[in-house]
Amino acid sequence: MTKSALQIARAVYVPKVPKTLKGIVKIQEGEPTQSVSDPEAIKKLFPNTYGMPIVKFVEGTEKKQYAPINVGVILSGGQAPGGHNVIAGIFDGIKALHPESRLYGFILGPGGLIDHKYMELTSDIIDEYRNTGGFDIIGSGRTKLETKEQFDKGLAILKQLKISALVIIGGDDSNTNACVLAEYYAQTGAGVQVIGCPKTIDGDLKNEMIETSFGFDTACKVYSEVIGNIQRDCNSARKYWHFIKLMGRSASHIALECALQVQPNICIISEEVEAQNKSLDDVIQYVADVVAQRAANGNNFGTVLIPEGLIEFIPAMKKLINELNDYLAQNEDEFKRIKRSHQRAHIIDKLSAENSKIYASLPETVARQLTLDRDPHGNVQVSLIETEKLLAEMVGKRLAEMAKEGKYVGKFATQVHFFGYEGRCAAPSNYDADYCYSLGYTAAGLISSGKTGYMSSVRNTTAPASEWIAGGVPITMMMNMERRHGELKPVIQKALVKLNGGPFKVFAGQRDAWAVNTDYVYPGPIQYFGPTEVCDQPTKTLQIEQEELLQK
Ligand code: FBP
Repeated sequence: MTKSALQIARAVYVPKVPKTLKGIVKIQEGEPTQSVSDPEAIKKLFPNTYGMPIVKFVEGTEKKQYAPINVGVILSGGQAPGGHNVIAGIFDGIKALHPESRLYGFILGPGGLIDHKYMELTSDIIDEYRNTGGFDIIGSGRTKLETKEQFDKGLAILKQLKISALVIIGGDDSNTNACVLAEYYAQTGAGVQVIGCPKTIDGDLKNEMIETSFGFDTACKVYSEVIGNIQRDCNSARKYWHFIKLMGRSASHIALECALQVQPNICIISEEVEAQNKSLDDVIQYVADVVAQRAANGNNFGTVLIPEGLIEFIPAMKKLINELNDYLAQNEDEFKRIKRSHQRAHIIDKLSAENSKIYASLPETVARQLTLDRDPHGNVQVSLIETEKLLAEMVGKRLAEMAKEGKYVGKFATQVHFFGYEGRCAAPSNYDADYCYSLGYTAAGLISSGKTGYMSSVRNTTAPASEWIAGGVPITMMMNMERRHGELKPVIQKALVKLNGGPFKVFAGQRDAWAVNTDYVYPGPIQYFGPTEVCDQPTKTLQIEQEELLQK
């Protein structure tokens, strides 16, 4: 396989790790924990894994002897830069425990465990993938691991391969399922530990103990580089408004982080739209007003960042999507039999009057995209909805009306972009390379300490890596009860953008100036070699959040 010069140079990069993971290590246990909410209900559902203490690794004095151990690993959900380093960290971690330990990867996500598709990950394979982006070492998938039948099928192959610990690398849903699996294997005395690792470029799996999910750092840096380039183009040609949708199907962390990095003219934050009960019309008016204001200053150009999940956060659209979800779930076959050209009219006919009106007002393409297949977790696949086109088109219409009323004089030409896949498999930044390797190595440590139902946790990551704190957090601690498909279920609380949090406040304090002025920042590409202030900086979100914590 031909490799680029950067790939070759990067292959020998040695990730920086917390000093407590080097040398002789021992585990230190804290106080028993409680779930973030609904403690009684969660305790009842997780009698074996509830209330366990937070643990951290500290310097030890006594070198322990370990027997060889076989470990399985699964990559679950969307790709995120650094996944290969998590696997490399687990591999090196279990080999350090005993050179005869073995690592097995299940192919194409949780489905590989159920269907018994696996491969042994040997040092030759691992070395090919160190510090690379992507999940292609074993592939990923979105099969939901949730039924006892699946757990038992999984156990059969785990037993066959003598695997006594499984690491699930995934987002909030996958880690919730990891916890359910840990509980089930504990309850049934299966003899398999389950450990989770926090992954998602969306950045919405975080809490007091999990500072960030891996991949967020690299993905945001890639998107910010490209948005910066667009802004420079935009400021050179001065003739286009660029509507840029950014991945992040629920939370707007990616859009917010990119805004903090590039200072665009507009960035919409879904959580704010929801909190202020804004309609699609309000959002369009806001953008149109900024366009008009800039036009009045002679600036017929600008940038608008749009979070992928926006549509679902507009309360009226949310109601529409909920009704559509219910209707499509109950009438899937009937709906699929209807000719494509008649589907829109059919839906308009079936929905309640209020939702039907909104649905009918949407451009044809967006209306159709709202009826496409849901993902296995029942989510609308928002990455398929062209919100950037929807907004560009509707803002154009509004400006035409404003022009007639004498409220706008200018030219409005648009370009639309969607950035998601461009960043999900990028070569991990130093931060993600170090963080991921440490998460994997920590997972191996949790396994050797006999833990199950824990998420690997590496904290204090705005400090130099040597001072990072490695340990584990009971997954039940992050749970609450939420209604999913009409049923109350224990799930890890999703971390949305907090409107009273530092990152949003910094953005909100400057956005009016960014709207009118052209204050663009051009971050440039990720640097892998060079001075630490260029190569090792974490995201602005993380820096602001950590500063806030220090001030508390
Ligand atoms: P995860 O939450 O699984 O990490 O996925 C994140 C994500 O990249 C979202 O931002 C995006 O909406 C989704 O995956 C797209 O996934 P797919 O390519 O499977 O449609």
